[in-house]
Amino acid sequence: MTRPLILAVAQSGAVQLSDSRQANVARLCKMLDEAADNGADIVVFTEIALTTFFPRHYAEDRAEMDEWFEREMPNAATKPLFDMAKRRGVGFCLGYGELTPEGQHFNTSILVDKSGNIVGKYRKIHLPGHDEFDPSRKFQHLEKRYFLPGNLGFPVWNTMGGNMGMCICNDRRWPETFRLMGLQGVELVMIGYNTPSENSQDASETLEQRKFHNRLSLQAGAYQNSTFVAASAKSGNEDGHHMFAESCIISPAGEIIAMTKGEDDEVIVAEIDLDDTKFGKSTVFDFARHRRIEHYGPITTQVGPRIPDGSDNT
Ligand code: CDT
Repeated sequence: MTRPLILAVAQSGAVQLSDSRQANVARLCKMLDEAADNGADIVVFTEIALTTFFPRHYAEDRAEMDEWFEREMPNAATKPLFDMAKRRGVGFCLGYGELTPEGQHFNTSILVDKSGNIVGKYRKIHLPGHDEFDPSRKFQHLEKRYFLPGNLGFPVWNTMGGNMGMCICNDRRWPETFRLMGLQGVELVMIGYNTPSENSQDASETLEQRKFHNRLSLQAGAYQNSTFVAASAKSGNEDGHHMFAESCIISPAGEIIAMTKGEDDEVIVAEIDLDDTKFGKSTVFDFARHRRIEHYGPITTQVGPRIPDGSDNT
């Protein structure tokens, strides 16, 4: 190994509406401690790791939901996690609801280095779901109601020995997410997700299909950009709503090299060599040699499809 990194993914089991931040942070600390015992350099926690996945709950007055957001980071509840990371010399990536001093709400991830300093922030760009109560759905997914689309782009940071980026849950389904980071030489993409086991609008979609789409998106993103991917689920049954697990670590060849076994709090660890990203980046995915941007204009000038027979009515 020429550039080794011990990478841990800390999957969260269900977090209930009544669970306190303090109790939940204690669970995250326990997993960070276990990862550190296994020599981890960095631990990837999930999306909205500090609370239940609150966007499944509707509030007429959205201000009622502010209790699920963090106004500063670290704060009193999360300080023990930062302190432990510093003491044990482990970096981490953590997702939470962010409420800015200007009153803006984002679905956010931070990257914290081994000294406990925040070195990067990402705000979720692809927000799924809807912004009004939808009685036709089996359950609600109100991210478009409670969050603004992220305004920080898809940054990549050189830290802890590699080029590191983050994205959040639904972002993983969009190839643009990975490519934007690939264009900055990303070597590790860290992702948290809360994905319901059922499709609220299509009861015929199976759990196996939904898990397949998770793996397909993560593995394609890794392979097509020759990067490691570390994906951490929040899983299990949150107030009657089940979310699948399958947190995993994926190689730059797109192969799963570690995966969680259950749906509770669980740590998986892999010793990786960041230099394994080099082969793909210098051959089939040598962007400088092979990309044909003269044909990619519609990717950034057009949102919906334009169908040749005009049936899209645009
Ligand atoms: N958290 C999140 O982004 N979940 C979505 C569910 C989509 S269903 C509206 C996901 O893409 O996994």
